[in-house]
Amino acid sequence: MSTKDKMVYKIGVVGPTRVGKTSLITSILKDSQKLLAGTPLSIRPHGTPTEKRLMKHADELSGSLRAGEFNPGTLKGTEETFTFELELTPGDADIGILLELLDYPGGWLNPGSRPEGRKDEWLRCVNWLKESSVILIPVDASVLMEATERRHKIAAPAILMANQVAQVAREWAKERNRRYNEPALMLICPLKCESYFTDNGGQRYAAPKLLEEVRHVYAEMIEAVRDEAKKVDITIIYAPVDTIGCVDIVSADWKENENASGGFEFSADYRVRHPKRQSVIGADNVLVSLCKHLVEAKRQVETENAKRINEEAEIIAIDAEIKLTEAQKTASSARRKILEAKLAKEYADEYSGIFNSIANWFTGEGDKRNDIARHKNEDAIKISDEAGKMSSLAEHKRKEAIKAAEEVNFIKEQISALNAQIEQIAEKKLSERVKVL
Ligand SMILES: Nc1nc2c(ncn2[C@@H]2O[C@H](COP(=O)(O)OP(=O)(O)OP(=O)(O)O)[C@@H](O)[C@H]2O)c(=O)[nH]1
Ligand SMILES: [Mg+2]
Repeated sequence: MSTKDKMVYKIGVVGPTRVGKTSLITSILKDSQKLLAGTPLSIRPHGTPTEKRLMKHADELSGSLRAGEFNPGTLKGTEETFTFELELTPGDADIGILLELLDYPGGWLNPGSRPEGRKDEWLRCVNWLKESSVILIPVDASVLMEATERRHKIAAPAILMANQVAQVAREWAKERNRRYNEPALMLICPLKCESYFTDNGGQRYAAPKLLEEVRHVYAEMIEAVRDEAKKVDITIIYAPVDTIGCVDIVSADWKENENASGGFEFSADYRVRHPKRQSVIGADNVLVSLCKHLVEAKRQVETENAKRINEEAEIIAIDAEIKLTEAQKTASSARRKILEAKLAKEYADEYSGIFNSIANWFTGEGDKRNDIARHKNEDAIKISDEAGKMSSLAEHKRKEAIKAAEEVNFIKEQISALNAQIEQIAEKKLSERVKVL
């Protein structure tokens, strides 16, 4: 792969319907420039479909918030798979990274609600998730935090489909173990948490409880991921996100329904807080963690690349040297042959000058000398031609060697640019909300 090619990283999101997958993706991507402020990275949607999708989602939400309403049930869920495409550029380095995020209807995670005709599509999603370098696990914080009765607490993991999520995560980790040279990052993102933090206008501080609940419900998943990927140092980050921010939960409803996962249908009512505008918090933590990881991975790949290209360049340079020596040798032989031919010609001319034509005819010596001179001359022409060809071959090899050396320098510059970017990104602090698990 040429170093100027873009590197593509797949990012997978795993979660049941209504957990907030699309909202999470959108909040990471929509304000990505702003979220990366203070880092040397720039990021932008790649392609019009991604831009359109982001805009549509933002418009739907902001319309209802301005009207002072927020009813989670009225926002439509995802009905088809969609790949969000993003382009990440680390500073002025000429190395682009493409991020592809796959969104799909979360209902497909549940075998019971997966439509018969969509099974193949779901398999494609599963494969995508397995291949993803980064996996995002959105978690509905309200289900965990509003479960006050014991039976609600028992039902919560099933409502979140924690087992199915863990199963997908396990398969992802197995694949990571097979591709142990690639980066592996898992981001667990509680969503709908505005009501449990005080940094976004909320009144109630319940951050430690949320962390504890997530650790508890996803303990098996975390353990499975570590067990399955022993060869890989998987980073697991806990990063709560408010994708709406300006709402507060006023009541939670646990309606019994034997057909629902966990035996309950959970819903919540919200009031909209002033200034009735979306206030995303925490998406920068997700994006920065993600970028840090991918730029670091890119650096690893480039360093490996540079090593290989350097070795290739050395071989080319040695070849050029050999060709040059060969050409020099041939040129010396040619010079020698030219001198010999010149000398033979002089002998022949001299002979014909001294003796007259009769003596010449009688001995045949003059003809002999002329023949020798002619042969030597032909030889000299041949070897001169050869010397010419060899020297242009040597010149060609020399140019190849220069080009290879330039490419090596180019990669080295890119790597040092990446190193500088990585140092700068590392300075960007993640917020208090974030924990490394
Ligand atoms: N209060 C609050 N609601 C949120 C937050 N994030 C998402 N929601 C709401 O949760 C509901 C579901 O969000 P989606 O992003 O559509 O969920 P999804 O996982 O993509 O759902 P499917 O497309 O059905 O799989 C929507 O009404 C969102 O507005 C959040 O941070 N806070
Ligand atoms: Mg969706």
